[in-house]
Amino acid sequence: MEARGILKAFPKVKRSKAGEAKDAPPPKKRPDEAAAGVIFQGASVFILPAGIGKARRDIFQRQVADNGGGLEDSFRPTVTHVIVEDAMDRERALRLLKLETLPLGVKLVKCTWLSACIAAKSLLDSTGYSLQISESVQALDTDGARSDGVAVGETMTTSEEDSTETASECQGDYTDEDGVSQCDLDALFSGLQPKGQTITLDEPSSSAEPPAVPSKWVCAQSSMAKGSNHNQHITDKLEALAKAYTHQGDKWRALSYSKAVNALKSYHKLVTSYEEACKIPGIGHRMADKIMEVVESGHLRKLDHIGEAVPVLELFTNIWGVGAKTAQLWYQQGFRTLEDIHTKASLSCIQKIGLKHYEDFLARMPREEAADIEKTVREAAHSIHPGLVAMACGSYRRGKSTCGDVDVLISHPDGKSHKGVFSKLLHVLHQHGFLTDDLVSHEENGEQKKYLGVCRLPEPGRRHRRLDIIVVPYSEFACSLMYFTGSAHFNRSMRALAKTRHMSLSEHSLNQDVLRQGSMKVSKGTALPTLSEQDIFTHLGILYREPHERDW
Ligand code: DCP
Ligand code: MG
Ligand code: MN
Repeated sequence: MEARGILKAFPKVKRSKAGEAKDAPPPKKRPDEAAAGVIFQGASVFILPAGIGKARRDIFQRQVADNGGGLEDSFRPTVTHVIVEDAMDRERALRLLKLETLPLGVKLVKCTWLSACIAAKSLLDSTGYSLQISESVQALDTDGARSDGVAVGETMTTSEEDSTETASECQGDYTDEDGVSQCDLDALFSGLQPKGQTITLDEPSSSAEPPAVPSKWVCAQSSMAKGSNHNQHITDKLEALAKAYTHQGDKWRALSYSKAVNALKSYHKLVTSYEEACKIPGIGHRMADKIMEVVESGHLRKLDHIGEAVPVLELFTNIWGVGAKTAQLWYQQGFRTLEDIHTKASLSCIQKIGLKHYEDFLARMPREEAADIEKTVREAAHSIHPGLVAMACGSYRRGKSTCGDVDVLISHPDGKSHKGVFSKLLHVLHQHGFLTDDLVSHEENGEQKKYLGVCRLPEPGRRHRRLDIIVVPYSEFACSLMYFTGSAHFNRSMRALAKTRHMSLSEHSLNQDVLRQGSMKVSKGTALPTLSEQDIFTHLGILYREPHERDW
């Protein structure tokens, strides 16, 4: 949460370099906000100051004002949205507002909603960010004034579907150091559909068979078909910017650029005009401006304003176990080099291991080495129980020529012999000296157990490599196999597709008849039988894709 709070921890990165400030005063608005937007048109916003801090409040207020919203400096009857600190609870907010209940129609939302609207460039349904989930009446009440002018309920758009993930959906999902949860990411990466495109159902939805799925879903297409990147001169620049934003902890901006990069990479030709750029699924008019800047000038001025902090932050976040928050803290403490970190920073045990193997972890291994690591783990597993299945998933299973780590999934077809294997296996591998360090020695996820550590093959000259071992019950094998095979982008697309069919997909199961009220998951439904990955594709109504076709 805090990372989003220090979105602007490095104002000079975003405005102009310190040296330039004397000659030319920094512009009042950042270039990407220069055009007056309409995102918050019709909304009247009061930002409850408690816990937000003046600097952040100023930024939020400017964002609202720049995007057509009204601002109030106290709670008045005209207010439509009360924005509160993410950690605020409803009771405290009402106390601070001196209200017993919230007037109907007024929304009490967390400040991440503002960032999400800015990133999505539209007035998102606030339900998922709301503090009033206990009130079904209000939970059902959506923000009717959609910025694209499409009445809610009139057409089912994917952008709408994507933006209605909720906190409850996300419970148990992985949340990263910066508090951006899986559902936040899903919301930005679900597919390739153009914003506002209607999902056309090839078969009547009353049919017992699930309706055919439009071919534009990433997960329904083969990544082999993505062909060459015709716009690399543009994606290189946008990627550089996305990376800079990531290192500054500006996750939402980073995501919005990454989404555009993905969209451009799978576009079939060179982009040459603004209109053409706008028509590409996942690219809005502001992103199209950036694209045209590169097309016309060969350059992206925003890249000139990346401050000197960014490469340092990148250096730090490349230490395994260090996120944007820690990197920023260290930067603020005056640290600039790995030597500084080594001698002066306070490091967790995990970060010490990350620093120790800094070079090794950054270098991707050839897939042949990943195969040797898989073999070592498999043989150790077989020494415990010959019937165990042990296979490398992740980039290895997708057929990549290099792998960042090895993700070995372990299970037993009899449904019970996987029990007790986890600790025995780790013991054996430790004894052989194959495992050299433990990062997370035991993570429980339902009935799944996960190990994150470091291994090294015995031959001299081998590097230390990252190894993940996941032991799962066989009933969850197909879903976990698919999940750990990825790619992460493919997985997001699958989950978003499942949602459009009242299903929900996780590394544990594929459930049907999932009831969502507004954006709340009211009933988790029932698990469908999934003996193989093929079954998951079939239930979702799309063609089976081989692992190497899932490399999105
Ligand atoms: N995964 C996911 N979402 C995440 C992280 C992981 O769905 N945020 C899934 C998909 C990944 C798989 O777990 O393919 C393994 O994660 P890795 O981080 O090991 O990623 P890869 O194996 O795909 O790539 P690399 O070669 O970098 O390890
Ligand atoms: Mg991997
Ligand atoms: Mn991994």
